Amino acid sequence: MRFKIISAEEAAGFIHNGDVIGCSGFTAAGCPKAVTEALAKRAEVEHEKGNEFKIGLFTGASTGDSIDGVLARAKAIKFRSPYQSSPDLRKAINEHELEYFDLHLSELPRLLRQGFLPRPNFAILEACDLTDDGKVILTAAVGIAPAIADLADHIIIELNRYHPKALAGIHDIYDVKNPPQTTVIPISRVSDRIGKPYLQVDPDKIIGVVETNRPNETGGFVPSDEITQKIGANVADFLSVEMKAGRIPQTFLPVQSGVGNIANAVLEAMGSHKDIPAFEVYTEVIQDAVIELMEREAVKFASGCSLTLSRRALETVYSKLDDYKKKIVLRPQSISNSPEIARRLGLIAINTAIEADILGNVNSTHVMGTRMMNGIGGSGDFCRNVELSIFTSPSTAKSRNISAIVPFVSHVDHSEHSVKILVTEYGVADLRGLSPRQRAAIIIEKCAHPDYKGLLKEYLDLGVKGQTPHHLGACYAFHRTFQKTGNMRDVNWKDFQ
Ligand code: 0RQ
Repeated sequence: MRFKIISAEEAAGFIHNGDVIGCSGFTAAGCPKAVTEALAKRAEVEHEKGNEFKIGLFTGASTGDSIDGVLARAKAIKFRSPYQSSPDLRKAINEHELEYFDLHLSELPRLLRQGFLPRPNFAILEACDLTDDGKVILTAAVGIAPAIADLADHIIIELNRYHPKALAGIHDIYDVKNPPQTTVIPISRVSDRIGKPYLQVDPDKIIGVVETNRPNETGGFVPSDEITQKIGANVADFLSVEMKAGRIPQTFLPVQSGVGNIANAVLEAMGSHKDIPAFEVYTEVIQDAVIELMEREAVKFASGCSLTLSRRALETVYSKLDDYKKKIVLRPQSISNSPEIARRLGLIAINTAIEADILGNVNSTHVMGTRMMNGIGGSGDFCRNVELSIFTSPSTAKSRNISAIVPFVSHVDHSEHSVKILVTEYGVADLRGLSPRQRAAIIIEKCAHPDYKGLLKEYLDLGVKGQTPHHLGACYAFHRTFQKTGNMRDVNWKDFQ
């Protein structure tokens, strides 16, 4: 190979205080690990010497602990975008140790290329293969790799032997140009391939190759429980009724599904439903349930940005890679999350809310309106643009002391104009075509936990007037009561009138 093999420490040594790093990967799949761990150690050494050492950090989405976790604990991050799910980084964000810019994932490559965000001067890419002329075969995700490889002055490759070279062919790398050069992205079917199976980088930018042999840091998923199974069954039953009514075609529509245990349970329920035919998936995160359903031929094809799989599910894919390469394509997030394609394909999008209000607004990101959980991720890329936007949530959180259905959300990520269907373990509220007062009635009736139904109805009886049943004095009564007593059920409307 024409490139120099270097250690992770040597690679980290190239990076200095104030540099801006872009990493490949999307969730913990496809992320570099060794160089960022060495970088965290370097930061700690510099801090011990009394020197400032912080970097800016862009990734596709969240990462494994060896990026966000180690760098947050080393206090080595100055700013971060666009999504994270690391407990240590979350804590640092909420304690104002760094600046966090939460944005729609499809937008990040464009904003970077426009120069609106600080330009990454280093790109760290995890690859399973590399040619002398700079053809990089990425691993289990694509993320923002094309944009950062293009923008960076220097590229470091982590050549990870854990991933087979035979992954070549699973990726579809296509460049979306910024306006005014933008053209139509020519995807009209989930399985269309429009780009190259490799990422072409300028070989002169590659300053070193770090050899590793490490699995993705993706955890397994908690098995579905009674609540997530009920949510899954409610979504699947609703979709089958929509199909019978002719609002979803008999061939079904491609499905986008968010990340986590509820998303896995929903896919599982859809795949097992007797009236839902085998379907296609056009999503960002390909989770375990997709692979399980492919094994049962309940999912025909999956287009995504990452294989966010447990080790067991990834090994299933790798053991039959030739077969899976015919059924899976991995794309950059500007394509997997493209609003244009979401609208054209007529996706059914299923994402998770932290809380929803009786008007249909959804908060996916902030606990009690202030504390960042993960970020908006791709939920907004899809929600606003798909054929049918569904949000799911358990009806309560924290031992039923928090109602997920509140008078008014404490933070708005997805507005009443985009959210079409709300689902909890108690039922489905179809909000299409309803006025705010009608929405309030059906959300309380179908989705609220029985402990909170009466309280929510009492809120509506406080004498609200106008098109939207809103009481400016009492709309945060649930949240304020929880902050005072630790239990939203203690709300006393008289205190808020
Ligand atoms: O807290 O961790 O202390 O137990 O929030 O909640 O129920 O385990 O659900 O893991 O699926 O996460 C919305 C955060 C849900 C996620 C969110 C507490 C609850 C628990 C987690 P603990 P659950 P999940 C695809 C598309 C936004 C981005 C998105 C998310 C913890 O799905 O980040 O959809 N979505 N992107 O107890 C206080 C409430 C609460 C609450 C839950 N109302 N108040 N705490 N919790 N509801 C992904 C990508 O784009 C990459």
